[in-house]
Amino acid sequence: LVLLEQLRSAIRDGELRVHYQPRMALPGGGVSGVEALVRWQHPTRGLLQPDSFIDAAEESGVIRDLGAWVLTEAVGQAVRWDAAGVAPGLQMAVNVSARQLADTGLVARVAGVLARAGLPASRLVLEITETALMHDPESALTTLQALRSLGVLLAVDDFGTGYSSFTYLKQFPVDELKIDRSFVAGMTTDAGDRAIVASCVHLAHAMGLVAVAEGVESADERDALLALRCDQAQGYFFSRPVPADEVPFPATVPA
Ligand code: G
Ligand code: G
Ligand code: MN
Ligand code: NA
Repeated sequence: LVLLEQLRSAIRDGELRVHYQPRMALPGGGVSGVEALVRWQHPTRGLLQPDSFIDAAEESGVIRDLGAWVLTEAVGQAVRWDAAGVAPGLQMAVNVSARQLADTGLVARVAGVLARAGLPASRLVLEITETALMHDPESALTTLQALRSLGVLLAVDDFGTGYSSFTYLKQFPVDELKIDRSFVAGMTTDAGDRAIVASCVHLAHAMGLVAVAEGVESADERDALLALRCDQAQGYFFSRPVPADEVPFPATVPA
């Protein structure tokens, strides 16, 4: 409860930060986008990772203001990077929780943030976990369609760990599957994990979606993903999530 009160004032007082983790094009290796990940620069406890406050924010509803702040900050950063010319066409990916997805104001807020910043909707990717989508799939479908009408891209996050049925996957107007890092972590040593990753890539492509691998930590994993024709990859091998001015543009990452 103390934490929640502090979080409310942290949003007001500017204690939140956004770190960015690049996602790389495979092959080619350029930064095709970044994922925005929130942190809290706590006055006494240091830099807090979202695991320590996102659940509380979600349960209390504070996620609404937190999410609005992150969206505004991330979209603003994309515009600043455009102005600096560092990565033309860069995709900005922002996480949306179950509660945010259920918020009737979400679509208008996304539209408003994009319009005020002057960022084309097609430069924004909203990442929604399978679990959040399946919480109330009928209303999720309506919201996804409205977001899609704005021109925003949609990604299914942590794909493979939730309970989405193919019936819904087929209906949801999504653009990307982000293959969960638990499968990527095992793919060079475990035949089952490798088969799962391969299936996810094939499924994505058969449905006309972009396949993104999360949690890539080694050159071997990167090479295995290349062999499977996975489109994009993200993970510590390329870069940890870092402050905006430390994102490795354009090609200072391992080749
Ligand atoms: O770097 P990592 O510890 O950053 O993030 C942990 C979890 O917190 C991830 O599941 C991620 O999706 C979630 N998360 C990070 N930033 C945000 C955010 O801005 N909004 C929401 N809803 N979730 C976030
Ligand atoms: O939104 P999502 O749940 O996918 O959040 C991404 C999470 O994964 C963040 O906590 C981020 O810090 C973490 N992450 C990103 N790359 C790696 C990686 O290569 N290995 C591991 N273990 N975690 C990662
Ligand atoms: Mn994500
Ligand atoms: Na994920």
